[in-house]
Amino acid sequence: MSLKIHAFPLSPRAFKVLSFANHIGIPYEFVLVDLTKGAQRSPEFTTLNLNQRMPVLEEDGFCLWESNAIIQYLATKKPELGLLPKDERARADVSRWMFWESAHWDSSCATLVFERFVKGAFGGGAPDPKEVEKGLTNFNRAAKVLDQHLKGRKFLCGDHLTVADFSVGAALIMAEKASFPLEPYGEIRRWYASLAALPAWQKTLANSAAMATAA
Ligand SMILES: N[C@@H](CCC(=O)N[C@@H](CS)C(=O)NCC(=O)O)C(=O)O
Repeated sequence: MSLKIHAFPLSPRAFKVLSFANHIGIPYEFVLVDLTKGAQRSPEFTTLNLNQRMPVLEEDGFCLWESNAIIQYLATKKPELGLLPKDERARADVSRWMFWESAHWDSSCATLVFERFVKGAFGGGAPDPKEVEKGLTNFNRAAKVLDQHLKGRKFLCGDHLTVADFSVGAALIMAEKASFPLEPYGEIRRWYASLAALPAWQKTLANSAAMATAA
């Protein structure tokens, strides 16, 4: 079995996959997709993902893109960890939050990350105030839902950590860099602190910067 993860580690979508793989302790080969050099548009990478976006998982000729699909697939490799529940309703709940992440949370966080961090860091100019405003409106709308839902719950889907926590939590690695307005959302901050304390979360964050410049 050879498992490869093609990613640009500074991205929260890559972090989602790398931190989850590290958490479940599955061996993988990391392959850098250097977005700063347009590696996602190379013919080789395009054969892995026609969308020309990372992350991508590759395993003995099986190719999977979309970070949520990837971490759900990885979770099936260690069923004993219970990160993707077997019970149908519990699993549907996990899927619900991962769809929510994809449809609402990821995009509102990504707008703020792009305007307030990526543009500055990669020579894209100043933030566009209209885009920032739109990002803040969407962020607050989604954050209110998340914060309210987390009240009385240790994790997103109850008392146990699941793949949904990695899905939704990953965007928050950019909270400081993109100045996410988290101050009113105490439940999100409490929940995120428990994710950030996971050894795999720490390890992935610590490795990300170095991996982004790996040969
Ligand atoms: N929904 C996808 C989003 C993937 C995505 O948009 N990746 C971005 C970086 S965060 C990318 O590779 N962009 C390259 C490009 O747009 O050229 C996922 O979660 O995997």
